[in-house]
Amino acid sequence: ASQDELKKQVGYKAVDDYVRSGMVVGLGTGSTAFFAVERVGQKLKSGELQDVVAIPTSVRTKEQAEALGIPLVTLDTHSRLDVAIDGADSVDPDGNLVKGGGGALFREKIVEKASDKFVVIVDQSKMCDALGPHFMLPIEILPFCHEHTMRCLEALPSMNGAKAVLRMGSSANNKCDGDEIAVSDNGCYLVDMKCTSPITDAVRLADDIIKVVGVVEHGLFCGMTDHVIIAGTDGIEVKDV
Ligand code: DER
Repeated sequence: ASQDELKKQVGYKAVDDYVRSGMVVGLGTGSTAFFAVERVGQKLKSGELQDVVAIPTSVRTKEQAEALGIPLVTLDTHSRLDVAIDGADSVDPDGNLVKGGGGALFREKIVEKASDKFVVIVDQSKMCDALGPHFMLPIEILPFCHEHTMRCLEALPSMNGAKAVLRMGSSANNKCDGDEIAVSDNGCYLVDMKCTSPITDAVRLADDIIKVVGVVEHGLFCGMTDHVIIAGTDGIEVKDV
């Protein structure tokens, strides 16, 4: 099956297995979460799901959900969600994640922290023995001034001599080498920390990163995952973390 087909399988399965009528659902961001959003819209339209409301984790997910007629709410009226469904860039054996490849990590973490259940949907290529080398660690920083940005890049703990680099591109979710600095939905810059070796203590690293003045949030999602649905060439596996 194509990678898109694998993403569709896990996106649909997450909704079929974990979303029930009447629920408040967190809608993730990225090409895999796209299919979960699509499935919610489909089942609301068919009547298989009723009275579901959703909270999107990015402007582009909000736009997709609106186009599908999914009723959207905010944490102001729905402070807890029943379930959030989202993709990830890397998943380690304990279900710790690197997220943020799509530049949506800040709102994703807010919504997913407020959810009673967090379901991660990935194709097999995202699974790894340890976070780090497989995918750069995204970090969102306040765009105060050039000097501050440079100081953040210097202050962020480098691993094995690796450094954080400013994400360039016309928008946060496309990491092309555009000539302008990518800006997140929150008006912040994104930096990507190249990890040349495995992250041995994700919780410790998360603490070190968040202490750097000007860091808004980072893409390490530790101890948040409840289930991982993994699509591989030989079928779908559900891992309860
Ligand atoms: O930006 C994010 O955190 C997304 O969830 C992303 O990293 C996963 O996107 P993908 O499903 O398009 O690989």
